[in-house]
Amino acid sequence: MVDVLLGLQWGDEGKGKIVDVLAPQYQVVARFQGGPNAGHTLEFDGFKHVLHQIPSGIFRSDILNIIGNGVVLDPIVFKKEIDGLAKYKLSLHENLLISKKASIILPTHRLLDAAYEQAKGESKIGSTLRGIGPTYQDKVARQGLRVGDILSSNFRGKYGKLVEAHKLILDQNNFDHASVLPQAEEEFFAAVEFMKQFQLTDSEYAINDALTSGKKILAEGAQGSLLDIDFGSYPFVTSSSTMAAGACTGLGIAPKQIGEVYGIFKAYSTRVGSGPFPTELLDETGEKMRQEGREFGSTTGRPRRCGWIDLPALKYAIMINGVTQLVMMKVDVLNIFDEIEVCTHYQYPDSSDGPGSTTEHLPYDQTDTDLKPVYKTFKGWKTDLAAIRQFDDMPAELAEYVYFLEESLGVPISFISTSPDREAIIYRQ
Ligand code: 2SA
Ligand code: MG
Repeated sequence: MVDVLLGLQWGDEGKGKIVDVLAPQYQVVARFQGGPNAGHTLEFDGFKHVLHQIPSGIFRSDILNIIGNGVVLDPIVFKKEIDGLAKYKLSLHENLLISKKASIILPTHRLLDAAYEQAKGESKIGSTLRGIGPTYQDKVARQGLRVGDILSSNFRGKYGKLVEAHKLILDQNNFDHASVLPQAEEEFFAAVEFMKQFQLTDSEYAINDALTSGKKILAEGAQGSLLDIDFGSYPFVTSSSTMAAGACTGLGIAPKQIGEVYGIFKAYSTRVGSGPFPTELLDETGEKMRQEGREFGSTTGRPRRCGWIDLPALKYAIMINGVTQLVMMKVDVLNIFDEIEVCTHYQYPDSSDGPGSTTEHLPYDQTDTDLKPVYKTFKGWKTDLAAIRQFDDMPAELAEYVYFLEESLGVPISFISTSPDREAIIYRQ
């Protein structure tokens, strides 16, 4: 079976840690979408390591890691990541497969990302500027370059043709490329050569062969369900299918192969980049959350917007993904609060006809309405959780919070993480 692990909010739920914890149960870990816009942080043995494109199973010597066809891969970032892993002495040539059908991010894709954002002015998406959107755009426009193309004798020709088209767009947007492109291209072609020493394959065969021989596979999502290209808060989304179904198209596996779907969420909410965020706290409480949770992007270092947990949004994510088990992260960040709020539904503004109606559904255009979150208040537990490993040892207030979430969401919370460390997990299965 293929189990899928994904974020239920706007990314940064702590997926990297949970993949790393679950990894020993699997023989294969695969990335199916996204690219260097992801930042999966792993902390162990006093090390902290952030992975961007390489699957989180890479630190385990007996796991095959696959970068699937649904991924957009930046060779320059890839080379840096591999160089950064050198000190761990991993068997990267044996343990890493890259799909020939994965798309390649060119230096001009990064420039286009910046040019499009600049052109949007106030309404910018808050992209990570890693070239994600423009690369997926070229994929869908059937003119992109794929990993398999780097093995072709005509790679430079194909590259040149696409880059000419990109330069025209950059020129139209008055976006300088002449001063940066030559150096970036030099780095790009060196990185492309570097990539050739790795196993570039039709990885859908590898993954289906693994399934046939009874191996267990974990598909590792990046970003979050509320950033999904179809179901996220469009247009403030990323350009890939971040949901469970994306694992099928992004790896080449049949829907019937999907087993467990692990939905990861934080005990509160964060978002980086623009877009609606109904429970956002723009006050001191939000700032406390940001500091306590160290909520700064692991890829770009941007401060993350913070707010209370949003049950309508979580329920939506659980629905579209078919989540079978929940994983709650970073409850310890809430240790400091006297009271904890949970958004249970939204309320439309009052009108002359009377008080606004309530809804548990996400509206089509969340930017268009001034839906107010309605909160239920819980008493804070004000207890350090670092040493707690059993659910029964939890403060009663936290247990109450957990039971309420489980009942509202209709899915069991199997794991609760109480600090970034690998060991700090309460298992409830
Ligand atoms: P993009 O770059 O085109 O995918 O950006 C589109 C929107 O998706 C958001 N996005 C993310 N949100 C949270 N975490 C992400 N990854 C990094 C991390 C973020 C970072 O894991 O920490 O370091 O800043 C991620 N990637 C994309 C993005 O903010 C836009 O709203
Ligand atoms: Mg992240």
